[in-house]
Amino acid sequence: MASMGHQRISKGIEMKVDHIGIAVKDLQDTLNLYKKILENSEVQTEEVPTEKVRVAIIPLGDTRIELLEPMSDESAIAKFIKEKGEGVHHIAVTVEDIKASIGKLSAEGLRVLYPEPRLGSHGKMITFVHPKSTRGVLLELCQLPKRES
Ligand code: CMX
Repeated sequence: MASMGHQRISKGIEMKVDHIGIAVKDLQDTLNLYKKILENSEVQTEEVPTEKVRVAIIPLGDTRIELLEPMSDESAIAKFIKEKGEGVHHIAVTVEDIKASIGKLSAEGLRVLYPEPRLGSHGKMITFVHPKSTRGVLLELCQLPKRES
């Protein structure tokens, strides 16, 4: 039988899953479905023009599900849906200092998408680590606005 073990991979601050991003074709239609599954009415919708997406944020315990609908054909979400269909698009984790994280991960040779953080949903500053650097998972790093952190 294989033995189990523990490894400490970080000794810094606690990181959390901020949200799980799901690419969808039709936000309202998907929202109606997810409201039935999650029985949650506290949904917020928002447009994020910098990312060319419309998002619906569904709180789920300490984290959120973020439904992402492309606002145009040039949106990365539109390309994703065209190539892979609807589904889980990214996992977002919180970081204390996004500029420091970008510097650190870039120095480690990871492919960070935006060298300067951009404005994401909910006033968060965001960047992404390319799925080719993370064994196939698009990872979003986000720094919460001061009032929320
Ligand atoms: N997850 C896993 N793999 C993905 C992926 C994803 N979400 N998107 C693309 N890929 C894969 C592709 O399948 C492809 O793999 P193969 O080469 O093996 O076929 C490879 O990555 C390259 O794909 P691509 O479409 O050419 O992608 P780019 O190199 O141009 O990378 C990407 C761009 C994926 C990082 C970008 O398009 C993207 O998704 N950016 C994030 C945009 C976003 O989510 N914005 C919303 C933010 C809202 C918020 O939270 O505030």
